[in-house]
Amino acid sequence: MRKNIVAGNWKMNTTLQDGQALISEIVHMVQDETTGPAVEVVVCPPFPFLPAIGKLLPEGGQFHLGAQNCHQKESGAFTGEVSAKMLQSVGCEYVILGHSERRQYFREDDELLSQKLKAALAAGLKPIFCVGETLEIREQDETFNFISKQLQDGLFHLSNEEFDQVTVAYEPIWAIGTGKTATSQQAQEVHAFIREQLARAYDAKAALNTSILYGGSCNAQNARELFSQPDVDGGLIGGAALKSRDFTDIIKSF
Ligand code: 3PY
Repeated sequence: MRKNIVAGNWKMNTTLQDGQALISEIVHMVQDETTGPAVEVVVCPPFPFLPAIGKLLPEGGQFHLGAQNCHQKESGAFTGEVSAKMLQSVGCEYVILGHSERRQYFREDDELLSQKLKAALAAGLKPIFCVGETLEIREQDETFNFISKQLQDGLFHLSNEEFDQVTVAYEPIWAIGTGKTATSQQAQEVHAFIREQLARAYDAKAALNTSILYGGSCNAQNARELFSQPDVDGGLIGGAALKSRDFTDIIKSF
């Protein structure tokens, strides 16, 4: 079912102690201050902090634990890697897959990501699958073709039942960590295009029920305008997820 979602991607930041202090503040602020429409909040700290941060999330409420990546295999001799089943066993419900930093620095392509999606779903995790174009691609007017291929190669091998568990995140690479944000019109245009592609690959109902998040320098100042767009169902938040005031304000932006 389509939901408003704000997911905080902590990336490789904080210590355990700083992360615990951060999440405690966020939980208190959100519980004290939010009165608006229901929002699911997904907190994605680094792997080693997952159980400890998970313990600080109120049970059965709007907060959910997520990871930033997983390996495509269930177990085995893959030194340094973390499987989806491991994540599920420490209380994760979500996993971000295909973030542009994974695609760029770790050479993850859609073939690999399609395997990771399968592994995550098999372990009962809900994937947040990221797509998005570089500045070069946007300037060549190739954004739609590029995103359509990412969806085709990465996502559309899933069955209808599997796809029901997926959230899509549109993250224009030129807006990640650069302070540049897509305008709300640019975001809406791509989100509407993604929803159209989902309807073609699955059906109109599945497309309407899918949450599509915007990511890329989304912050407390621009979230309200972005979230007011008809096809923007929330955000995947980078830097602003590390500041309790800003992250809470983003959650309050619906
Ligand atoms: C950003 O906004 O920097 C992100 O990468 C969110 O995942």
